Amino acid sequence: MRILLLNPPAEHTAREYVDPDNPSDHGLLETEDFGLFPPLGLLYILAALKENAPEHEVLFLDCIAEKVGHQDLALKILAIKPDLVGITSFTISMFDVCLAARTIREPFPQAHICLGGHHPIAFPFESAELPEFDSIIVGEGEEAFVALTHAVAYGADFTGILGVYTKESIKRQRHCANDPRFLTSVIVPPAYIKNLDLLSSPDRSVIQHLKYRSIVGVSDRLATMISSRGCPCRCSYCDVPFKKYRQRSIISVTDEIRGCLEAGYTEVHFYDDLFNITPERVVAFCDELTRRGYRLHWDFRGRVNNVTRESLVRAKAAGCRMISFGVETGSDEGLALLRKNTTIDQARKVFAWCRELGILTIADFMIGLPFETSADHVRRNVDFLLELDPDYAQFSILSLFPNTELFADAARRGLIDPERWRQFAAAPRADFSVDHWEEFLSLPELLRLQKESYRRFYLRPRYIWRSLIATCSWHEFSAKMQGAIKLFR
Ligand code: B12
Ligand code: SF4
Repeated sequence: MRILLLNPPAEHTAREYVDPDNPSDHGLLETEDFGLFPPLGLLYILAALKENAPEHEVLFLDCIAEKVGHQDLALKILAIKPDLVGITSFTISMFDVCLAARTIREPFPQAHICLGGHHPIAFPFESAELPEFDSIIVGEGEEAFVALTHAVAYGADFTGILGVYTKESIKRQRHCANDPRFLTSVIVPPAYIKNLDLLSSPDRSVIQHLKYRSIVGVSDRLATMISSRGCPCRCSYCDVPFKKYRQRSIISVTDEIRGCLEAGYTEVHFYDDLFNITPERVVAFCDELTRRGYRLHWDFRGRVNNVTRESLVRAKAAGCRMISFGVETGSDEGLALLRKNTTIDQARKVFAWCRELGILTIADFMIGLPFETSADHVRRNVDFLLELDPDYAQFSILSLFPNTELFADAARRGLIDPERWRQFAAAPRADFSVDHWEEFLSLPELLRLQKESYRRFYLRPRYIWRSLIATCSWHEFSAKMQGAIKLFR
């Protein structure tokens, strides 16, 4: 069989922020401004197929990185002639995902098209109903997609495979969720990989020619990596806890790094939801990197409550260039309401240590939170971020995503209509936009505050001077300039 793993074009992505008074205004920075990143999930599935179903020919196409639009995709599909297609998805990219599936279906009505990725995880029932797909995979695809491949190749029944569903089979699988974060009372069992160490490393051979990049990276030779999946925390705005937390062994992670270094990558960005689950794990990882003598830049996303100065010292010595911390808001009361389980003092301490040790910091910050009752309240929280003085700050307007406590709260209080999401999930439209908490501040007001916050942070003369001095590569310089031009505009 010819199998195609597809990251579809992104021409009609639903917007996180759309100002109703000015629909062309999508906020200061959009997703594409942050860079271009490999679809890691598909690369994992590609590796699993090559290892466990080598009799099939597997092709990989990242339409976003290859700049393939829907029209070009139609031509490419004619040449590829796929028998089985696996398409990855985000909920906000579903219009494009369905369009791509129809583009494949038209010339190849017999092809089996399977939907995987984040959308069927968030909306299994609606996804299974979509007429574009023959099956969906809820959860992690490495084992389930290989099993589906064997079944499709031999014309066997695939509805018994854990995580694989059709519109009929999903109806037999309803289990009680019994969790207030879910507005529905039923969930379906997802496919999860129990032992992540048994997986082959993502197959990066197919993306060697592509220049993925991050606005905060130093080069265009960056690899993304994941050392754990899921997160044990329970932040009220986040749907990751929905996924089971599992770690890889330090040896397996450092072996993958060896492969990346051999392939010429110089920079690794860890995409774990929570990399520094304990300071001890960070230290063990750094010790192994140091023992092996690997030289690379790496960074991770973490929490301020799991950090010791010693773990930062070891991280710096082992090449850690930058850490992105979820600071979120500027008061302990706010952090408690977000169930963040961190304090602003912890943030102060950790940001000071990083500055002292020369580790760059990104502070992720949110505005438009349920307890921010006025513009001045938002500004006071942003004052805290200015006081922390990280190297980069990202100001997001709280987006309400399904399967989170805040989404359920907003729906129960009548602030949002959850049916909008269900309708979108059942029939994705290009003009859908995400909901925000607009009890006290409207989205246009929040967008103005977001721009004001970015300018307050990035246009400080001291900040501009410091970051120009610290810029160490052409890539970094041009990324900063692009950001600066947007801010000045
Ligand atoms: C890295 C990342 C990004 C990066 C890069 C995205 C990329 N190219 O992969 C950037 C910064 C661009 C990004 C942007 C956004 N992201 Co993001 N991101 C992530 C993050 C942290 C890691 C993704 C990852 O690589 N995971 C590791 C791989 C191995 O896992 P995986 O992708 O889940 O893949 C597995 C399964 O999903 C499945 N699978 C995946 N594809 C396929 C395909 C087939 C055929 C099959 C069978 C299975 C399958 O099998 C894979 C292997 O097990 C996740 C959080 C998370 N923990 O997943 C959020 C996450 C995916 N992002 C999310 C969101 C909402 C966004 C944004 C809207 C902005 C925002 N508010 O965060 C934008 C939108 C992007 C867009 N399309 O325009 C949500 C998605 C929710 C949803 N229902 O769609 C997540 C889950 C975070 C969250 N809980 O809110 N993101
Ligand atoms: S926000 Fe981060 S720490 Fe909190 S639950 Fe989500 S992934 Fe975990």
